[in-house]
Amino acid sequence: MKTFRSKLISVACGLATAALLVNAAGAQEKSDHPGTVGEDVRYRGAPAIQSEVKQVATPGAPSLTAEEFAEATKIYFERCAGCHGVLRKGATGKPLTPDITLQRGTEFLKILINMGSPAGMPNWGTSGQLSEKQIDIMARFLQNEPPTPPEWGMKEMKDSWKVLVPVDKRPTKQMNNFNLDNIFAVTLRDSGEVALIDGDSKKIIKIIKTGYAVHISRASNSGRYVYTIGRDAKVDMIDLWMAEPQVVATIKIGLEARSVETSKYKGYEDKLAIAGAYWPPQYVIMDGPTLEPKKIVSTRGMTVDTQEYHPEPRVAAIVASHEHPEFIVNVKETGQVLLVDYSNIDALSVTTLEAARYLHDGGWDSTHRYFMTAANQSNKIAVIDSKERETEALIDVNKIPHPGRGANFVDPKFGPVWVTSALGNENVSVIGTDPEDHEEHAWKVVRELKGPGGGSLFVKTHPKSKNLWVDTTLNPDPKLSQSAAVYDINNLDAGFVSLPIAEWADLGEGPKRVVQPEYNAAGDEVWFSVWNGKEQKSAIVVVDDKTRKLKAVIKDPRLITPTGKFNMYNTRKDIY
Ligand code: DHE
Repeated sequence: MKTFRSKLISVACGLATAALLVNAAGAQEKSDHPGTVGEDVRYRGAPAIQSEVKQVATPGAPSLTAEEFAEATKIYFERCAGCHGVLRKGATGKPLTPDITLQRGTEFLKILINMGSPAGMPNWGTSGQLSEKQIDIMARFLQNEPPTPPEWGMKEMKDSWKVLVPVDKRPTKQMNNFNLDNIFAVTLRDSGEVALIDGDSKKIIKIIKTGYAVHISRASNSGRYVYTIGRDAKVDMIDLWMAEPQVVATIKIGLEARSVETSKYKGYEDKLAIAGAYWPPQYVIMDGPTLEPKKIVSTRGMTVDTQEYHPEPRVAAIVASHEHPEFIVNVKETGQVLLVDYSNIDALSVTTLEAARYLHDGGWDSTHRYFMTAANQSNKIAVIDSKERETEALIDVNKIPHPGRGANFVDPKFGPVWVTSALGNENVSVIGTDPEDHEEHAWKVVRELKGPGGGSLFVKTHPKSKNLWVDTTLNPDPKLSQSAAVYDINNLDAGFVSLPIAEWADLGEGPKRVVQPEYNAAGDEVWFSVWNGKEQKSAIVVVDDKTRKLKAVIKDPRLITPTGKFNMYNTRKDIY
């Protein structure tokens, strides 16, 4: 007979990892249960849906008051849904539906939530993150039917859509003197804003109100418009030609989202935009200059491997093809890459390519033909040939690859390569990308560089640089999370040098995580965010790429929790 503890563990293994929101202020202090991949757990999602759901009572399940239901829903979406799924049907973590949880009962669930499990469930109670009362509420909540957030179709999109400055009222030429190519759009995560920073003078041009916790910004092909996507699925479109850049159109494309992109194929430049949602699981194609929603497509469907129905496959990275009039859309939970042909959206043609679960982020190889993207639960990099419109390769890499858009350079020994670092191990994988002239190395991991540690999110280089930069933002050791590693790409065997980026910013207290290297347009400076707590001082540190010495620190009380930075030229030209 199973003991209580072993029973608990086996259920907990089933329940798997719950979520810890990456909260700059609080990210360092909470201990993960032994056995978890700490960096990964810290990174999991926190949907912004919350108040949109309705309470459903389940026969036989303990009841909750309306206030308790509201609190449980908030806790669930903030801390658990990233692993267990919005619908509790299981994502990275296992299902938490009443058929399972009712059998366990309140007392059992309370102990599990309180103590965690070796399978990765954090110890929410003993770590002090949830009170006894909250744990009791959660144990009862989990035995009731999961509340379903509402759908978000054309009516809701149209109701939220606003053209603040009509196209014919916008300037016909650039009305300011900014060097548009060297503007950085910087996410101010916790203030729901984006800072436009002039890369030449390092001065803030303007702070712009956007959706909540903007995830990425993408430049239109011409470089005139910046599209931002908030976690709350709000897209804001900024016109950089105006005397003072401002939001000219906005729309909410769902309740939860991470990706936005604009059309880049010849003849379609700046014409269309696309945004992908986490909830509802769908993407929408919009008119580029106005954001008018044109076509919404659901991603619900069968998984690539077991061919089972998945009710909420989230849309992850999207890139615009340079080879065809297509958007390339990663569908996370089904592990499929969609080639969405936008040349005739009234008869939309979508090609479904098989990759692997769970597709997350990725970027182009240096020729912009191959899209290299991480399947982070399969520990693979999928290579999509955008020209032939097929899956070229699935490459095994070490645990939990996380490239951002990756980094391209010419390896002295192996020719053109693309690089990813990882959340779950310290290695940096270097992959050959030139099937024409270096066939023997193409789609193989040609080097594993020893990095400073796991918890890396982003790598970066530039065609004019000899450096490869790697962050270790989510490493539990503050020494690593507050520094960045740099390799000489002509002497990779020499290993990396560590630079104390956060120390250079001289900010005082706080976690001061160093995140996402990003080059300026000229490729001679690399910018890092020093991401501190909301109430603490943050900064951008600019390093001279040639000397690797500190060049400037951009400090301003308005720079609240900066994370992603997107240089307009490099972003629109896909240079990384
Ligand atoms: Fe990201 C890219 C999703 C947490 C900063 N992030 C992406 C992309 C996706 C994604 C799908 C690719 C978009 C594209 O290219 O179209 N990120 C998620 C999550 O689901 C996750 C794990 C949890 C969540 O709730 O959001 C998550 N991401 C984070 C963070 O905690 C980071 C570090 C800080 C923040 O601002 O939220 C963060 N993600 C970024 C950045 C990029 C990104 C800076 C773009 C990198 C680039 O150079 O292209």
